[in-house]
Amino acid sequence: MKEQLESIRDRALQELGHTGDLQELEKIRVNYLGKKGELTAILKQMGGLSPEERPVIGQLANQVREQIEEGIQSRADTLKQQALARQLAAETIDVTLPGKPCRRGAKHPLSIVLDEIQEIFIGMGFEIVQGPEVELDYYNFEALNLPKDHPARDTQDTFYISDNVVLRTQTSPVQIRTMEKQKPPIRIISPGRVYRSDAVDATHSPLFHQIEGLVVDKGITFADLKGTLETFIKRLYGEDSVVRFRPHHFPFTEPSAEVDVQCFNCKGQGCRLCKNEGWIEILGCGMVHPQVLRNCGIDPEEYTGFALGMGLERVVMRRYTIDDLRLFYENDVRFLQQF
Ligand code: 2NL
Repeated sequence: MKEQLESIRDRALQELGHTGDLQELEKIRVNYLGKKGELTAILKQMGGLSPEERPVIGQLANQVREQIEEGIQSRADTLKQQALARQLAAETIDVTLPGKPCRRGAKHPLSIVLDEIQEIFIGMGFEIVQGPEVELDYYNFEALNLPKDHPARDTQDTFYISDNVVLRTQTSPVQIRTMEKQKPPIRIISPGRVYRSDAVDATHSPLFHQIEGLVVDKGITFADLKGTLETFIKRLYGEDSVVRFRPHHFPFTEPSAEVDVQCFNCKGQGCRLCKNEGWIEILGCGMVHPQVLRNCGIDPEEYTGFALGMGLERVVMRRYTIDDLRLFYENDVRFLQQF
């Protein structure tokens, strides 16, 4: 019996040395120490031993059980440690690796220049007003002296949502709405998206941006218009800018003018930038037509006003020598990060 016990111990310990996982280990425990295990089977035979042999064998059996249990425990500890070490190795984070580059956003060139223009007008006491891009025909055209048969209303230019609803083609409707609800003095600019049904190319886009300005008060004259716009252009293009007013026609202003700044590249001599004109057109403007004031419930005998409108894209393209309008809307970060 002594030999049997020692053999059980030796075999158990040897097998333990080869176990690779905890399930195998449990099988060994059951095989040797379980109810139907080898050691238990031996102990059941102890009844047949002499009184002298029984305590000796009993002690040995207990010793063997303890040794096997210890063996299992220590093997289990080793396996758990190995598993942990493997997991830690697999999950190692190298904190010294360089981080993934995270590209930062950049302010859009249209926003850079728009903010600058807004600051100039805010500095002259103007407020910024916004309004709907989907607009009633009345606010976009009718109230601005553009009757139903006017060529500027041609369906070629205007996106019609329905018979009397359009995508605004200018931001003037914002100003019409302001005059309707606010008593003069009014001093506002209305920047925003406008829409024209144009095919996309380097100089045309169905969506672009406009900034309009409006001043209405008692005693506003063309001199106020000239002073305000000269100040604006000098702040935008530099104090040494040369400005000229050229007679023009708009249905919603009378008199009307277009404003040019002398080409800062050739000083009026004519070059590629100004297409040999010597002058660069910046905006359109004029004294608000009396009928437009009347349409908004403002008495043109009591109040007068001036208005102006300019395209933002053109100003920005000149500022940064950008030659293709499409770059503004593609949002390629390589383009956007240059400003
Ligand atoms: C341009 C320049 C302009 C206006 C816009 C305007 C707005 C109201 C009343 C009168 Cl509410 N005028 N806006 C005036 C002159 C020029 O834009 O080239 N437009 C086609």
